[in-house]
Amino acid sequence: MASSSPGTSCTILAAGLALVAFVSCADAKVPAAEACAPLQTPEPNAPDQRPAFAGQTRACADRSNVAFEVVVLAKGLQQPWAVEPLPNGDLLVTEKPGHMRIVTAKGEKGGPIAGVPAVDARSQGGLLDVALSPGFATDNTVYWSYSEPRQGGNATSVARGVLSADGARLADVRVIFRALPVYDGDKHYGSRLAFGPDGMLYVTLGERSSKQMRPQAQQLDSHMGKIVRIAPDGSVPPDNPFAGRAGALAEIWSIGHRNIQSAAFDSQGRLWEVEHGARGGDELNLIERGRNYGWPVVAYGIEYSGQPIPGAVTARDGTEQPVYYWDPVIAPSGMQFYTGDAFPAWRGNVFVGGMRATSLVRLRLEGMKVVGEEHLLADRGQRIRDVRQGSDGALYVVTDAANGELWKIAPRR
Ligand SMILES: [Ca+2]
Ligand SMILES: [Ca+2]
Repeated sequence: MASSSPGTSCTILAAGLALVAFVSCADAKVPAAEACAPLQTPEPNAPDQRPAFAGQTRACADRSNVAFEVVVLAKGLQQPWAVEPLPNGDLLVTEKPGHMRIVTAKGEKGGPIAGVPAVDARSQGGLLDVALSPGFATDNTVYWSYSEPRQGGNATSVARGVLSADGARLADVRVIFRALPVYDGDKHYGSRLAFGPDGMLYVTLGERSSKQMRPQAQQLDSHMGKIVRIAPDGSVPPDNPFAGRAGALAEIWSIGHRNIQSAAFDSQGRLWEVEHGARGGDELNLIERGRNYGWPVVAYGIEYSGQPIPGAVTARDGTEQPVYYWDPVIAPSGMQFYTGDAFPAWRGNVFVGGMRATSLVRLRLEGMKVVGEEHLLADRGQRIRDVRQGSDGALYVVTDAANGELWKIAPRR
């Protein structure tokens, strides 16, 4: 082990796995903030881009050393997109081709629930997220998002219905939100649903991917590339930031997003999202009312073609910087702040499904900064589509595959 050097030279005092290093400069020993080993080490896609602040990308590798076991509760799910724990311990699961079903806490797979409207399941479309009404215990109401076939194309819609006591059917099904405009495409629908502590439903929407549609992420007369906020009956809350503004769609809450498939509230009631960025530009954002998150004029990364993003810069006044970004990308889908008792070491951490990362991404936050990153379940090599916490404190995960699986992550017995 090195010892402190005399004079002005500096010596790295490294120990063991070198996750923590102290730089000794002459007589002072100070922790070196940048001296940790980042989890992500491959060459970035945009090597000339610089983060806006230290720690905005490539956080220190974190090792939680939590003993857990993975129980495969169900197999043979068709491209499951969402898992939503029910109060009784059962799990509600959506499958992209258009089915919703219940898997019991013991892993018994129920049949397709009747009453789900038709979806356009081509490419990235289909039956997408599902969320329980905040009053589910008494109203049995569920909400779901999907790519709805419409005249001239399709777009993301949100419907709600009342789940029968036996879980076999949805009644009183009503579409409460229809994103506009309609577009004849098959990509970037969003969409996660998250109820806030204000009782409102936040819906994340993609910008439909094509270069022709992309600029709409900056336009207030389009729902594309937005987070919208609606009341549980679909009506527009009068305190939305653009309500009453001429030419603006009143449902809009934030603008400038690419394709958001992860959204969650933290224990302080703040809304966060993780969005699919360009190649080298997946982002974690803290969402604030009425703000602009940049896309497609402010972004990290490059086009998937390998070209620069036309006209884009990585920072601009009037737009929000991501709290964190990934280059290379993880391809995020699903998100959960952990608050349970089963894994005390994980409390306050945020878990994100990693599809390209084929792992469950865990981030440790301190204040507004990501200070540690760990990729769990990587040994299984599966694309992780959604992650939710059950009332038992376990984490429930679905994998993105034609023969998809539902996993329960619980403390090792
Ligand atoms: Ca959900
Ligand atoms: Ca952004």
